[in-house]
Parts: sequence; structure tokens; C-alpha cells
Amino acid sequence: MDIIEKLESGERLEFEDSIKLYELDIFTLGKYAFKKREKLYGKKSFFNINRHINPTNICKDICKFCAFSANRKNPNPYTMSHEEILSIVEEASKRGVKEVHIVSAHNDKAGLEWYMGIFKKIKANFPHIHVKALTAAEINFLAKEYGYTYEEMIDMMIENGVDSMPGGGAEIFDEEVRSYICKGKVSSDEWLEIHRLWHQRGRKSNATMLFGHVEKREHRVEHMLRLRNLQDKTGGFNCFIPLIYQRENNYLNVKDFVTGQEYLKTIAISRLILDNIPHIKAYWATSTINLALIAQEFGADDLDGTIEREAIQSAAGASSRYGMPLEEFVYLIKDSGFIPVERDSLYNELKVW
Ligand code: V47
Repeated sequence: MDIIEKLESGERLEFEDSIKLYELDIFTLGKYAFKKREKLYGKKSFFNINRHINPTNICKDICKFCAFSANRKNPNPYTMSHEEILSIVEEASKRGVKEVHIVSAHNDKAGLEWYMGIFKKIKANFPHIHVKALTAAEINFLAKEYGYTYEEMIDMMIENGVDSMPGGGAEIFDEEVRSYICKGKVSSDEWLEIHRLWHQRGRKSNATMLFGHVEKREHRVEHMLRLRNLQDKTGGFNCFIPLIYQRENNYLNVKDFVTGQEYLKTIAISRLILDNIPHIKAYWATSTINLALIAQEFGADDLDGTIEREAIQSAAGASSRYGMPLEEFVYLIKDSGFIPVERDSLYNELKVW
């Protein structure tokens, strides 16, 4: 069966099929991905009103792609106090923010109580706010630093009030590429195991993929298929998020920037092969808002949120440092011919704007 027949039949796509998808022209690929998106959600595009907080940039690990952690290229180490974080959450809450997305570097001086205690304080003061926090990379770092099992760490997160896990730290699962771009960080098996255990507790998480650096298409496809495989077992992933590598202020020397066309193909392919992950997020911070809006026609149904502040990717050149005003976000989605639907962090629909 050729690839078009497979797409027409709706049969599950495997590794070789997915490589062939990349070779299709972008309009044919886009047509099939959009058809699938339309069947699921029509022209609805989901977003949330969220606030990203990155409480420390002091990191024990050295990832070549990272411009956020304090180092020679970014010599401004900081660690927020719990009071500072709480006052950010308080201000955000007054503006109607419904989710805080908290991701830090791997700071071995901050202490476990600094990492965990803040969630309890946020929940005690702002019980209506959804806490999406701690990547599998952070959980792996904390477990090893303080001598806990992953299960114990996960119980600790739940006890302290973490509601869901963000998808960071996945990078690219291929271990050879991984050891070149982020040696020493959580391995791909460990990343997947932490999410498996989190899902086993009935909790939801997201999954990212950092691409457009030194990986090949094969590595992206393999990454997605490993996620699909785990999702078959747990059903715990809400969303898949391809993140375009940003090239400023870091130590990964990449000359060829990923093209818009390659991004749109990657979004479309993720929609077609991840038949068991409900949402595909075009994360405007790394794709630019223009490309994210076009990605809606290539299978993406989610645009993340208003963000407000963001330090990790903006340190490497992304346009997310100050987020996006809600009115502008809604206007842009409408203007692109889609229906802006505000969602909560677990994809329950809250309001059609
Ligand atoms: O894992 C670091 C990435 C991630 C760069 O779950 C970079 O909804 C591009 O995971 N260029 C953290 N990316 C952010 C993240 C995320 C973002 C938005 C939504 C969600 C979600 C999760 O940022 C890291 C890493 O892959 N990152 N440096 C860079 N130079």
C-alpha cells in the first residue's frame, strides 16, 4: 500500500511511513493532517490564560542548547524566594491567570524544600490555580540529588499540590544525539519512566520534542513513536509540543535554521502519527506567532497561552519574554479563521471568545 492509500484508509502509520510523509509535498501532507484535526475539533483552537515562572537559572547540568542557565554567556544567576514567587502568583491571579507553569534549572544549592514547598504555599493561597510544574528532568535531578526513588518524588509532588507535569526535558530521545546536546541529563528511558509513573497515579502530562538542531528526521519520528508507544499503555499525555531550537547565546553551533516548511511538516506528521495523543500544540514562543497560526491548518489545535513572562527560550532568542496580551492573542486566532476556545489545563472548555 502506498502512503496516500494508507492515509486514506486511516491505518496506523509506522516508522517507514512517517519518513515517507516527510517526503510528501507540504500541501498534500497538510490536507490530511488538517482533515484529522477538523474531524476532532472543527475550527476550534485551544489556549489558556497562563503564567510561566522560572524560579532559578542556576544549573548543575550543562546542555549545549541552553541559554537560560547562568554561565559564561549568561552571567546573571538568580534564585527567587518563595515570597517573590507567591507575589508573582498573586498578581497573575488578579489578572485572571488560571495556570502557573513552573520550571527551573537544576540548582543543587536551593534544597528540596525550596523546590517542593512552594507548591504547597501556592495551593494554600490560590487553590483555584492549576499548578503545572517540574519536568521529568527536574524530577530526575531531585531524586538523584536527595536520594529518593521516582515513585517517592511523585508522591511528594502530589502531596505538595502539583496538578500536572509539563513536557520539558524530553529534547530528542535518540541517545547519541542526546549525549551530544545534553550529556548527563535525564536519559530517554528515565524521562519516559517518570511520565509512566505519573500517569499511573491517574495524572496528566505533556511531551515536548526539541528539534531543528543536529537531529535528523529519523530521530524525530523515533521520538514520536516512543511517545505513542507509552501513550498506548497509559493514556496520560494530553499534548505533544514540537519546540523549534532557538540558536542565540548557547553552545550548540547550528548553522542551518529549521525552515517554516519543515516545522509545518513536523506538526502535520505529529498529528498523523500520534493517533492517541489528543492535542498538538503549536508553541508560538519558539515558532513565532505567524507560523503557529499557519500550523492550525497543518494539524495543530492548541496554541499554549498568554505566558506573560518566559525566561528559558527567550534567553535563546524566542519572542516570549513578555508573553502575549490576551486581546491580541484572541484577535489573531479569530483573524486567522479559527475559533479561540479558552481551555483549562486539562482541556476542559471554559469559554469561546
Ligand atoms: O525542555 C531550552 C527547551 C524546554 C532551548 O508542557 C529550548 O505545555 C528552544 O518544556 N531553544 C522547557 N527550546 C519548556 C517546555 C515547555 C514549553 C511550553 C509548554 C510546555 C508544556 C512545556 O525548553 C526544555 C528545552 O527543550 N529549550 N533551550 C532553546 N535554545
